[in-house]
Amino acid sequence: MLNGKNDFRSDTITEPTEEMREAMRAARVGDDGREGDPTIRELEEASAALLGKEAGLFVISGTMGNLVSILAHTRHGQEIILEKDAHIYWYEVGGMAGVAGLVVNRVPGTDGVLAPEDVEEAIRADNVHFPETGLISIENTHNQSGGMVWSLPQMAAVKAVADRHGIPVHMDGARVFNAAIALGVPAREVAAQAHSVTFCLSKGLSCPVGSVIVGSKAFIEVAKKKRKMIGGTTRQGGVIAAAGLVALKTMVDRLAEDHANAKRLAQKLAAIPGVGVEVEKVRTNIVRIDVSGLRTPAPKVAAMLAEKNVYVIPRPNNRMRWVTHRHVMPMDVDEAAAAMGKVAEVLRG
Ligand code: TLP
Repeated sequence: MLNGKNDFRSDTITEPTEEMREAMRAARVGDDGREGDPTIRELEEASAALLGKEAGLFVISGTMGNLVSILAHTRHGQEIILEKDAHIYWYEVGGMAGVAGLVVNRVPGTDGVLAPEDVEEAIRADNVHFPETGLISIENTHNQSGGMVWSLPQMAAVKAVADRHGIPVHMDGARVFNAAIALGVPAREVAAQAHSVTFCLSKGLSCPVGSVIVGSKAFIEVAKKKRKMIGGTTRQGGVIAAAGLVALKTMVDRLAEDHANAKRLAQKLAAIPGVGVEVEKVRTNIVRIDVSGLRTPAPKVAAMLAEKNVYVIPRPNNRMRWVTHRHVMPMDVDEAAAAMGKVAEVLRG
């Protein structure tokens, strides 16, 4: 049975802390579609300050934050450049095309990181036949590559190209605090490499709901209208935002523990014959393993693990994704790795 400790499917499964529940109960609220909600405003201001931007906007999810940002930066018929395995491409129901009306240009990166020269080449020239490039989107940390982190110079190089062409950069920073911790820099230094950032409160930060977009005042004004357009304005949403304020105070620094547990997990899994793990690439809270050595489809391996009470997500190409989070302790990592060892032993025969 799932109990948090054995649930390595995602950091989205984390539950609100007692302090969050208490803050939610006590939250001061107002109508955020009218004069405003004081707790939402506080969260938006705290988020903007933490990420070194002028303003913030509370949204219900990471998907909504990315879509609202895309709508605010672009016009119908423009083109968006993003890395070929971007979450926005794979897992957000094609909103950038279906809702925002964009042409999508997926550029292959290395471990999710785009090379500036590839971005430069992808930017459309001024030619009557071409759509205009309206936005470049980057993802830090990069989910599909196993929580890979863009370094500051890597981001700066892409932003320099974008700035030269007058094109905005959006960062899907669902796990931007994981990136900052891995890089050992304040989150504002990561956020400085993009014109807008969406980050999630409901992943490693353990909130039940919510993400925040940050950017310039002018951008957030536009984003606010787009949020309304897609039905994302809340009323007494302060009951949710209150948990976000607690998260920003209590949950950011502890992400380092998730990173240490992911490293521990990666080391233990790497020791299992038939299991491939690039341990040195594990820098945040996601561990991607390759089970092709077990000659069994990943969904079957995941099902065998579930029988041993360990839950992970199978991915294409014989990969499996393990995510560490607040409910997973070092002991749980050891137990899960031992379960994987037993499954591998059975499959090796
Ligand atoms: N990611 C989820 C699932 O893929 C839905 C997960 O378990 O990792 N950007 C990135 C990089 C994300 O990883 C996610 C969620 C989102 C955006 C979307 O956030 P939500 O789920 O709040 O819409």
